[in-house]
Amino acid sequence: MQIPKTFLSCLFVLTLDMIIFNKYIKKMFDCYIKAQTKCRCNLLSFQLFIHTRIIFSVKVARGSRTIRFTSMASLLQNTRELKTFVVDEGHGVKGLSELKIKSLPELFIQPIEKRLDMSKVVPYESIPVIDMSNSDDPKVGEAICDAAEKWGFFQIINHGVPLSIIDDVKDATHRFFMLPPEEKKKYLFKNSPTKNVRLVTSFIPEVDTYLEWKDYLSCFYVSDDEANSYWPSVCRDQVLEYLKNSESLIKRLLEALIKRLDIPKLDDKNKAILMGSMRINLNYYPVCPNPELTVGVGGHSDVSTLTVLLQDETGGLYVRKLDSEDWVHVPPIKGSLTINIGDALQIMSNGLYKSIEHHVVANGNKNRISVPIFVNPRPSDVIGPLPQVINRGEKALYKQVLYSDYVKHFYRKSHNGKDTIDFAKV
Ligand SMILES: O=C(O)CCC(=O)C(=O)O
Repeated sequence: MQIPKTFLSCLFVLTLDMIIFNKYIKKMFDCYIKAQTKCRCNLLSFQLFIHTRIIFSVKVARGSRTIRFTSMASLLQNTRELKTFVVDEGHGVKGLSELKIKSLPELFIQPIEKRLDMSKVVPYESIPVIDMSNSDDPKVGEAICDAAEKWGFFQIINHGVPLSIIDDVKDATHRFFMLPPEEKKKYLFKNSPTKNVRLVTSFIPEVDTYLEWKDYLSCFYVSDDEANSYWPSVCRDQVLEYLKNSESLIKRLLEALIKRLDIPKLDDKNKAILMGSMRINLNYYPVCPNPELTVGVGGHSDVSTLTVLLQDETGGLYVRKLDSEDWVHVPPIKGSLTINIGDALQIMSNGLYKSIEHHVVANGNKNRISVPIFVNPRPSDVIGPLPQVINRGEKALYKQVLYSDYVKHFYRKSHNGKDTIDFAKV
């Protein structure tokens, strides 16, 4: 799609040249026919001029817009240029995928130990599915706590977030990623007017040696006013609406979980530390030419208190079984949401609830989207095992850490399983 733009601008410049030099060309052509040596020299210098003009016009075109005259082969072979294309120009891996490349560039080929070993996937097991239609029922609360202890991951149905809101946020995610690179580029960290909104490819492209096959828009919620000013207008309203509609679900989940920590209710104080800030990501995993050689998201655990994950019907999320080398697929269930415990709640519950390593594989046939809401403490909170848990006589397994330090530590390195939590271990 982009070459014709360059081609057109070259053609435009050349046509102008042709008009200006019309007489000169005619004269030279006559001379050439007569095979006069001097004129041959003239023709040569004219050719040289045209050549320089082409290079100049391409440079002008490239400078003013994101236009690429480089051949695809050279783009794919030059790692630096490829990284610029996907990371710095708003194309992302989606743009690369749309070039219909036949094989995965080296930049994305993950070391074997970072890929998911499919022979370790156990097809006969699955994470619990909990029906939340009667969430006041103590049995539902027990099921939530059991799942958080044994799996750290579970799916919920009849959770109260309307299907239309879910569908709207999925459509909004597609709409954002369908924007042209020049538009998306505005949300790259280097261009975004706020540090609370950023478009990223891979996890941390500045740090990742091998890039992950994912683009994501990350929005940290501060206020509606801030969102109205800075979040992309093509998806802002639907994302905000989804966040608002998830809040009561998040409270119900936390209310159930804290009961087992001997905290009878979600008051203002514990609400602030458990759900004082929210980040919502829109993830896009485009079709990948060699999905087996890379990852959508490398194995990691979340730094949240808990995460509410909306995935589309594609599938590809895998969860490590507790204390095991086995992995379990999280099959998409229409209208369901997937909940996982994050490191912050593992720390606050002194290890009772488990923040589990998970992984997304790339897909060779379908684009995939997902939308996680990361429910977090506030950056200024100091987190550690909650007093109610320690008062039961448990020995603290984790130190008190400033939450923003913990998050900074997570974002300093590439995904690497569950190693972030070592930062808080006693
Ligand atoms: O896309 C998914 O299913 C999971 C996404 C995820 O783990 C993340 O964004 O951290």
